[in-house]
Amino acid sequence: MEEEVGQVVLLGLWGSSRCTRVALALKLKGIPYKYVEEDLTNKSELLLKSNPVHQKVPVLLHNGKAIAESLVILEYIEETWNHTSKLLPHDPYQRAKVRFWVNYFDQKIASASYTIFLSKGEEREKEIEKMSEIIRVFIEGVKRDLGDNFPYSKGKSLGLLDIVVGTQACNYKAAHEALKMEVIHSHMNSEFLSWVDALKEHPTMKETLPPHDKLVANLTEKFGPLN
Ligand SMILES: N[C@@H](CCC(=O)N[C@@H](CS)C(=O)NCC(=O)O)C(=O)O
Repeated sequence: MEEEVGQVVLLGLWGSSRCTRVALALKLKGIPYKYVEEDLTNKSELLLKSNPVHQKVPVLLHNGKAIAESLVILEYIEETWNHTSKLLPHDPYQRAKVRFWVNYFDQKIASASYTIFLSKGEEREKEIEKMSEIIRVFIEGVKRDLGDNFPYSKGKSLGLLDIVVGTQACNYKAAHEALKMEVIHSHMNSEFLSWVDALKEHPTMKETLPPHDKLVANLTEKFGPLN
């Protein structure tokens, strides 16, 4: 297999959803790879050389060629290993719609959740309300645009949007535990949470997500109520 796929190395960070999404895509495609954990307080020469512009993980090295930015890497994986399970639909218009919502998720939901982590008290509650509205718009749009492909249900293969949503949002219970509050309200975003809970049961998703307790400890240390 290595002869067919070449040498694949992922430079990553265990708790980063950007890195987990790449690991998950590789596993779904059945691509063997070597994983190298980076220490962001002491970045390796290889990381600095491979991603000189942003100096961030993830970076994928394919036969020594470096690819940076998680969404770019996912597209590269899809184009390079296109004989195995597809991450994007066949129809170009449907592909455009998936990409639109993947970008919305990254730009709006991922950054809203980061703002929640960084805020405190009443401000944190306001940010949670804002994210709830962003998620509502997301779900309405995904249902309208992706129809049949939404929501994910048991037994279906995971697509690009499932990968991006799942690797970040499947950790929501760890965030609730660490912050000691509901970051995503079950009464306001129930459809989103049902989607996420179904994704969490996918066997490859399950084995790729970071360990719950380790994540709770990490988030508590960085963003918990005492910080
Ligand atoms: N847009 C980038 C974001 C990657 C990113 O933010 N990586 C973080 C870890 S989650 C990082 O490497 N941070 C190191 C730094 O900022 O110096 C992507 O999607 O790949």
